[in-house]
Amino acid sequence: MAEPARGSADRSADFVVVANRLPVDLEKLPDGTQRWKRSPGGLVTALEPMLRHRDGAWVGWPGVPDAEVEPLVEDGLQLHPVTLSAQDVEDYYEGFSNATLWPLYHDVVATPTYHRHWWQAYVRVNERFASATARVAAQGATVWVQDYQLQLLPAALRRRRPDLRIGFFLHIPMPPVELFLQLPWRRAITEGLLGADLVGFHTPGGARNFRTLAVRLGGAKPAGRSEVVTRDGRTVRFGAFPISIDSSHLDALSREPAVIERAKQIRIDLGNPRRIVLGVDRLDYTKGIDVRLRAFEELLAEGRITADDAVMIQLATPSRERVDHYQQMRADIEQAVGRINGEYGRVGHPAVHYLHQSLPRDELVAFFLAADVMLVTPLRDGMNLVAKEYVACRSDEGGTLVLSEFAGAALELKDALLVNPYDIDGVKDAIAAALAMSAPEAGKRMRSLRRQVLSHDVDRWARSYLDALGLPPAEEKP
Ligand code: GDG
Repeated sequence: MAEPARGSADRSADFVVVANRLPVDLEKLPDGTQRWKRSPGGLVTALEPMLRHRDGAWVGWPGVPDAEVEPLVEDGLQLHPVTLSAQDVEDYYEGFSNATLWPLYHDVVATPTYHRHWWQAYVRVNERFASATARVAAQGATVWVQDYQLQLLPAALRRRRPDLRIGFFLHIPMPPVELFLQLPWRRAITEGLLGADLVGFHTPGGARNFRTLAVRLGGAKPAGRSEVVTRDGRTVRFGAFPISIDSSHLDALSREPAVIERAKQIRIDLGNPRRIVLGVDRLDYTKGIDVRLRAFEELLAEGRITADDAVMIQLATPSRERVDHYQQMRADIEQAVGRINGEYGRVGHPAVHYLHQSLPRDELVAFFLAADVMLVTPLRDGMNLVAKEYVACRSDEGGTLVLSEFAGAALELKDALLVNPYDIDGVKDAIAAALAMSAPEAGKRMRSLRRQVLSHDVDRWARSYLDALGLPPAEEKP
């Protein structure tokens, strides 16, 4: 239960996480009252213990426009809300973050929109986050800034508070310089990132792209070691820190009798098909949902599979519904589902089951456990946690993962069936191979994937990043 923070904005926190969103969402109820609702995510799970063991604080937007809320303590965690007006949400968040940066950083798979007033809002909001963080952080504190919405924050914060140790982590791909150069404000963004002491990416490729940008646009000089540059007499380090999931928790959930029972029931509800093929994504054009629908449709059309043999489920969590690209994509995907079912379904037996809903965690785990073949086919993805979650949930060592080469996860999950999502024939062959794979072969691959995912969890990710940043373990706190 939330309570007001005491001594909240008095530079008392020695470890501060800054992210676009707080780990709780403010909900405005119809009767005019409001309440906080936890928004569980991997990042919160990983960072919460570290925040609690120190005088930790989290700075972020509470998720609704024009919410003027005081700092609060939620479950022992200091939370510092940053207010965004409806106009800020439209221009900084939906506009510059999600219609400019998001497509640009994902290989321009959709065309980025460049508007100067969106950029101005991005600058304004980053400055506001910087001021809020500067008020909260103790002398010499460590601040960890998260993601693409806040790339100006490292430099903006350093201007206000040169005493801080500042880390930045990008959760989406760092694009190649040829694409990044499109951005009219490319220099400001590069300089913003160079305000950090350590800049983290999911992959070594992202880190290399950053190095090129830092030198070409940010006035940085390469230092002797490959993952260091210097600028204005300061050292900026960078590197790859592949994020992960709470693997052991998911593994344990997938062994619970109720979840196993639910997975069996899902198969029965589907009419006991020989194979279940699953996709789970935020409904986003980078995720390649269209790619797998097309591949599945062509396999049906060519008679390589039948709708009795293999049933596809696509769970698509609603996302960014006010952004134009997303509205168009949703219409296209729903049309494709309708077309496939019209052509290949029977009454009571659609070929593709499509849910545009967010499911509870346990239910999601049951779907992972029920799925014989998991399709993760993004055109570009920073990491893709769903691929790792599927693996963590296969405590029975069953199931086959088909994974895009263009997800960061492909660098670690080498025993998946890797596909180029632009090569539809290749994707079809991989799906067909996964459907036909023998249990011993699937088991061998899954065991190898599980070794990787279970030994590299989100806790290890956070610790390795914070060790590199130089945050001492909590117990060493004086
Ligand atoms: C960004 C980067 C990077 C999905 N549907 C439901 C549900 N989910 C959960 C999944 C997973 C999460 O949402 C999605 O994470 P991803 O990593 O797949 O993708 P993004 O949201 O695009 O995340 C990505 C990530 O940041 C971390 O750095 O890996 O590359 O794009 O955890 O399970 N959860 C529940 N119900 C659903 O219906 N409960």
